[in-house]
Amino acid sequence: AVHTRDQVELPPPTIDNRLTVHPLWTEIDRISTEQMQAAFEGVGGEIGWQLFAEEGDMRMYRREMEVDGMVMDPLKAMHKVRGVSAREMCHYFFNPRYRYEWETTLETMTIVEEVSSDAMVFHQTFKRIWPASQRDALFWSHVRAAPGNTYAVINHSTTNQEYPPNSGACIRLFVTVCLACRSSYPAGEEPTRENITTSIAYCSTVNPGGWAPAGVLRAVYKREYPKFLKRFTGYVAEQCRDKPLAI
Ligand code: 16C
Repeated sequence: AVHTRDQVELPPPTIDNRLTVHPLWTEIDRISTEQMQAAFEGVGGEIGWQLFAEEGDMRMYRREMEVDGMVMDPLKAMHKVRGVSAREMCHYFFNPRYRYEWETTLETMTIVEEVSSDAMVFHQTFKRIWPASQRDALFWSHVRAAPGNTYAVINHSTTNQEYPPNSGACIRLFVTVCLACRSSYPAGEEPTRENITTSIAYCSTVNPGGWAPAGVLRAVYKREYPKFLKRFTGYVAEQCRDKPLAI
């Protein structure tokens, strides 16, 4: 088979050895396992999840949560996308090369550390939400495969001496995000762009890290999360259209 540059850089099917010897490994492995498990659990049975956006196959739920007056509503979204694989979805979410093309809240992105082919540390600054101060985040990002045509990307806040919090104009926010994807295709058939469907579970909890008006925050949530998921999935479908399917 001809390997294009893109195929070579796809998320690896097994964990990169360089990651397992890194100081962050224990934390990355524990949080990733927890997040992936939670992502595929339904919201139906759980109390307190409220549907706030619905469009086509996309459904978004949140749980209202405030800690010391700060909004930390956990978000959980489900979506289905035809014609792309779980591995492709995660490739575009994980790889920083594409981030500015789909991430509209971003002001700057810096690669702090390239840990391995499946883990990186990023510093990002976000667009300011008036009247709050601008935010930044420092987080590790890990992509991994799981049994059953499943791939996921997990992002979780971390620290780094060269990027101390609240030192410049930005207030540091804290984030835990999981994009978990599972592909399916008709039994007995080979997967193709025509018959593949990928189910997505996106979970996010953002701690704003300092005061921000609850009303404004919830309005931003309501607008930005659906915008993100529609734009990101549309972007990946568009990118993959003329490329061979990568499972
Ligand atoms: O998961 C997403 N993106 C990943 C790659 O960038 C990564 C990022 C996570 C950071 C999420 C926090 C974003 C805070 C943005 C604040 C500024 C928004 C300005 C928009 C107005 C033009 O995992 C996709 C992330 C989609 C984010 C949706 C927006 C969530 C708003 C939450 C508000 C946070 C509090 C901000 C305090 C002022």
